[in-house]
Amino acid sequence: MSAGTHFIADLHLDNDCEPAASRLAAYLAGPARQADALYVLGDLFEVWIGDDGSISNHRQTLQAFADLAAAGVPAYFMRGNRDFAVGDEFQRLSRMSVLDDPSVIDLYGQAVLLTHGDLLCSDDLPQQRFRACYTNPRWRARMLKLPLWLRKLAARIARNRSTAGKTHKATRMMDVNADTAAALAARHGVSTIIHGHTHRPADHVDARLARYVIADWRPEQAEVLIVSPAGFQRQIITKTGRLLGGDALAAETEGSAHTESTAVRK
Ligand SMILES: [Mn+2]
Repeated sequence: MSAGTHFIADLHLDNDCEPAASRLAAYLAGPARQADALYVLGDLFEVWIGDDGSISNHRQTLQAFADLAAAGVPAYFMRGNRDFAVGDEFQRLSRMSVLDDPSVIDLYGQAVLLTHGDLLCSDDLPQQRFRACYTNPRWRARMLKLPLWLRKLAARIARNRSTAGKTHKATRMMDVNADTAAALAARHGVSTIIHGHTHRPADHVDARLARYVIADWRPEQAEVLIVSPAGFQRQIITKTGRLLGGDALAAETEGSAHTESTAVRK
């Protein structure tokens, strides 16, 4: 039986030394090795100011992905609004293939659209303006020519502004616009979307669209969405990288684990 295809997103890693990076490394060296493929749908990193400035903070993480690829598991990366600046050196070191956002893949005979997810938050106009910049290759190239100190400063300012802005923005405005999601799905001829970004893990399933939102990682918990011919399921990734699924997970997620406290770090 297929071990399934794994999806993670929104780890927001700062560096190799933090607990989430160790948890990820253990997972990549463990259960991920059984996966048919692994997809990282953006915001793996809290910030990526360019390969020249950010690789040094994440060498062990990139190596852990490369080891997974060497073990025969294909790994794919989609840029998020935090790590849109990953480049060729990132790809070479991590051995991950970078996908366009959005991309449609075939999952066990079903066409599924993958996106980081900010694309779907069409009511969040400042985020849409920023997205128009960072998805433009010329804007990215100009940004990457700036000296490192200036890119660091710009990232810090952007992050502070975004945190400040979020306290004022309505929660609903920052979530997915259901019509935008349905229109995107229709345009690509799919009825299933998988994405991250909102930090509101949930299965939104109705007659026209099934939309699976991947959980962000927090210091105390991490999750992987696994798709197999049998369906969609979520499993907890323990601190030692093991997977916990089924009833243990259901009990966990029905509690306070998935309340919407953490809109701050999108
Ligand atoms: Mn994001």
